[in-house]
Amino acid sequence: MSALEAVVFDVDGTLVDSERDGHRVAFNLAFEEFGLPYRWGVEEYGRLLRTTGGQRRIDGYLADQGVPEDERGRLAPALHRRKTALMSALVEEGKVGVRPGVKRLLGELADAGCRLGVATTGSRGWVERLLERLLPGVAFEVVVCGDEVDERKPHPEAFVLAVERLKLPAGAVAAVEDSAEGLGAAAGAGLATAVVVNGYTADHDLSRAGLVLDGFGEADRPARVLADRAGTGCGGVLDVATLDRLVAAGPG
Ligand code: XBP
Ligand code: MG
Repeated sequence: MSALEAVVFDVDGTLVDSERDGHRVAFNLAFEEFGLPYRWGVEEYGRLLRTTGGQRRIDGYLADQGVPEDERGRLAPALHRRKTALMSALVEEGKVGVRPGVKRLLGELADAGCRLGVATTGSRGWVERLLERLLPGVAFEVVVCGDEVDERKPHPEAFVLAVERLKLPAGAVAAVEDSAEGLGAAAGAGLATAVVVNGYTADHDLSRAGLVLDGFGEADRPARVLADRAGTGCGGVLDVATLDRLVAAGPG
């Protein structure tokens, strides 16, 4: 009998390649519009990503630039509001793409009757637009966004909330993530977790993950299996059977 009843996906870096050519560009456009000299380079942004949540990321960066706290308190929310609108526009312009293999996996999960959810640190202002535009017809039953939790990843709150809303025990739910922060959040919520790394996260400490791949994989183009601590036997294609074995092996 199948142990897997639902899969909760991260968005940024997991379902979509959104950071380098989406969020990073939107942050820089917002800085420019506000007449600020800051521009985040491709490599530098990888370090900045370790602070989850765009507003927190801006605030931490401004603090490092010596911007006083009262000014940051005014500037960071205003910059982030504008960044959210700019990100939505970039999504509309097709600047953000779905990662290869994601549509295949979502289709297979739906066909298998597996329920789907999202737990992201990103803001609802662009998340819903992105899901509607890039993954139309995919029935995500729950979508937990960063602005409705008190604590951002790696705190487990977003995943705990997603599992609560699905009304399932954590042991019946798998998480798919791309980063150490996301893995920490999902594992902290008691979910068996597959990590599909990308260019920004390949060097993260993912030792708590049951399965680590460098892509979702296709039958004719399997991904590299970087770790299979759960013993799923995955051959490089993240599919329903693999996620079922991952959940059966237990959390981590
Ligand atoms: C994603 C984030 C987000 C995005 C920007 O983390 O940390 O902050 O970078 O989106 P995860 P917002 O993939 O672990 O959820 O500006 O809307 O926060
Ligand atoms: Mg992510």
